[in-house]
Amino acid sequence: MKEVKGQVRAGKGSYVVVVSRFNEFITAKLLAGAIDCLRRHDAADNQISVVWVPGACEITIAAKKLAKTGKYAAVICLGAVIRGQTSHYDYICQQVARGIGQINYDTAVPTIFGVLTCDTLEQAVERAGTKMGNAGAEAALTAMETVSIMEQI
Ligand code: INI
Repeated sequence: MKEVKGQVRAGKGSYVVVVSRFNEFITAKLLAGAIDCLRRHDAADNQISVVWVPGACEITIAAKKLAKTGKYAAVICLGAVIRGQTSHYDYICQQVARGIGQINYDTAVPTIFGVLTCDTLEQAVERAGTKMGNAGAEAALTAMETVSIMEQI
């Protein structure tokens, strides 16, 4: 039997984090969690790049261009969409989730969905380094594991 399991370490590849400025109070914490996690898994600073975009809607265009360069083992997408009083939230969530999925299919470069989609600011705070962990760090772990899987299959 051949069984493939991903290893969770940075390896030799480079990682780019695309992070949105909207709700920066939250997204800066996600970014810090992702960078800390990559470093703890032996990524050197020259293996990590960060690209800031205005909002979650702009994550996919940057992520796609970065994935297509072929320079990165994975693209880690971080953002925070928080429900307001209109349906804006639903459109943004749909667009970013579909867009990131499409980049994975189109490029086969692991492009990780680390975008919080929350009903309340409190839910976002809980996932940005408080009682529910840090979704940025989780996205970084997923990136490293997926890169390792892609190297083996
Ligand atoms: N962008 C976010 O990243 N999070 C949000 O919660 C958000 N809300 O609620 O409006 C948001 N809007 C901006 C959007 O991503 C685009 O930047 C904007 O629509 C211009 O394209």
